[in-house]
Amino acid sequence: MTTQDNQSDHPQAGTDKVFATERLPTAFAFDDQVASVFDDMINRSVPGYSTIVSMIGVLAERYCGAGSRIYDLGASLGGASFAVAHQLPHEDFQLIAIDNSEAMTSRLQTRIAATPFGDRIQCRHEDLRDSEIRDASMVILNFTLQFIDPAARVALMQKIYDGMRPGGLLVISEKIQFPDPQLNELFIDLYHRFKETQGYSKLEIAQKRAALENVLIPETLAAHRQRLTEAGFHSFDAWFQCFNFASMVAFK
Ligand code: GEK
Repeated sequence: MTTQDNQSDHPQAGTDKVFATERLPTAFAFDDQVASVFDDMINRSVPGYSTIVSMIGVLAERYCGAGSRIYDLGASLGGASFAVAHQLPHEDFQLIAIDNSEAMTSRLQTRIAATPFGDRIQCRHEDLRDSEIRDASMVILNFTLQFIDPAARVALMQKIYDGMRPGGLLVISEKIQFPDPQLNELFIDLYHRFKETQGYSKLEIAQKRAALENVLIPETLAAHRQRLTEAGFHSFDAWFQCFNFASMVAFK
């Protein structure tokens, strides 16, 4: 596994202090302030992030032979893209990394240029709802679908299914909800305690939670399963879960 190598490609930019001081409530956005500390923010905010990302590379190694096309939708600074590129044992792939935040894609372009993957990773600044998906061996939505308007999720997953090769692999990582209210409360509470262990203050945790309200909309695993099954995917399940975070696979 190559997480260490990946990180040496692009040293961390800064420490996440976005919500450290009291501020007026505003909706969370992937702007310049967030992009400039994003590596630190996501590593300290998503339990298991580095494991999920490096195992996405391992999944790619298993399912993406020579001639593969891979999409990383909501790629941010390319965490999953670089894990895949590093892990594949061959150079015969095209990886399309898409994000609609200019703050993210401009930094991602710079990172790609500093790696040997310039001819294989293509960064596109576009809304993934408008992106063409074609002939995909693997599609990755690593903590991205949760930011898409729920009303647009059915059409998006259908477009992805239609744009995949038979046998293709879909990986979706998300914050999730639980139908059991007691478990829901427990996992959210454990998650907040986890954030404290990562050095976030109660103020930071509360302000970020408020900023994400109505921006990050989690669903249950059952809702994901149903939508993916209706789109035509099979063999759906979660391969990773920690508190209210999960990563799922499904196949065309
Ligand atoms: C990683 N996958 O490090 N079109 C394109 N991009 C979008 C859209 C959209 N409609 N909506 C949101 N995004 C990454 C982490 S972060 C997850 C993904 C998080 C983008 C948004 O700009 C951001 O970069 C990304 O989705 C979500 O493996 O911060 O929790």
